[in-house]
Amino acid sequence: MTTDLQEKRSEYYQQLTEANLAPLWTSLHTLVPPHPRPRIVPTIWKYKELRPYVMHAGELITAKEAVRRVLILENPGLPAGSASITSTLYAGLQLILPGEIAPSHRHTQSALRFVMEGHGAWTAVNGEKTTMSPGDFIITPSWNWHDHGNPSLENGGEPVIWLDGLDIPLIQMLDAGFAEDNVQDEQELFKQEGFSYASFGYNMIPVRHEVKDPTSPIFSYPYERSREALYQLLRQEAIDEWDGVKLKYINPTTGGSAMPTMATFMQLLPAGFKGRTYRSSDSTVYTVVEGKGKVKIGDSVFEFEPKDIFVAPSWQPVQLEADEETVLFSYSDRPVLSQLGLLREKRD
Ligand code: 1HN
Repeated sequence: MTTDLQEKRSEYYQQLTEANLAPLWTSLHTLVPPHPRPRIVPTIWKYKELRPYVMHAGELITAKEAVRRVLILENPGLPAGSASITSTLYAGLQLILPGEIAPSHRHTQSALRFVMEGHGAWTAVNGEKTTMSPGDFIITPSWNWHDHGNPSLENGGEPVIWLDGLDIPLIQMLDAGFAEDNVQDEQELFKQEGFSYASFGYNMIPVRHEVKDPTSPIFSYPYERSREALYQLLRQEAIDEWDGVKLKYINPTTGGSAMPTMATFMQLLPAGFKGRTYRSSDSTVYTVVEGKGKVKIGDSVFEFEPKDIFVAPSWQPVQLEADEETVLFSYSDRPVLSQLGLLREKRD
């Protein structure tokens, strides 16, 4: 290209910028890549490194002042302050100390909690409380009031930490965020604990129940039951060469994922498992419930142990290995991709 033409072009591009225009031909291949090129990178957060930061927050700010005392896991592939673990998903670790209340509010973002440590804290959703234990998967549907609390020290309260998973970046991209604070710190309870589970948790549903909500009416999926299902299947050797034994949590009224924007899974890898390599166009956040092993994601290899958190970007090859019998919990943006006809998987 002659320098004359070069100069003319660059002058022209400058004019375009000033007119709020841009040439497609300089960015076509970035805009329409041959396969996903996520900005996020494979990353692991070791719980033993995270925990002291989380506990330190407990000395510096109360749950009430913070509203939610959470440390956000930010993907290093994105600019600091992005509050995103993937381009669509958020992850954070929340601490609630004995005697504290995280005040009631609601928002259009859907939330999941996966309990990492401690017993006895509760979360209230839509007029019902549920008590949290490690390994429990709990949801806060979009636009439902929710508050969390922990019994006082005298009543046996202990620090409780859980992983929060939300669809914040996705909702931000859609400019669909609404939020409201409740007038009371603790919402009015009008159902007894266990009501939702009794109504929907036993492969039965109230006879005239009409499905109006895409989110599961069960808001707590206790670990004991999920684990039992996985172990029963393991004993029957229902082992997939890529996933081990993997189950998806469902909304029992639709058979779909528990939430419309995020799918959640629990899987069991037998000791000595060396999984085959898979890739998928959903981005997935994993946490280790039990066991030890190794995961290869793209060019990164991470050793994992209980409560570590790692993230697999879209379309990067993932391979799981377990030194000990391992249980993993994971969540991804799979239902969104699936609904839009964008879900692709490749199992090598
Ligand atoms: C939220 O409401 C919770 O309810 C946790 O525990 C994390 C992050 C951003 C916005 C709202 C919770 C959140 C959040």
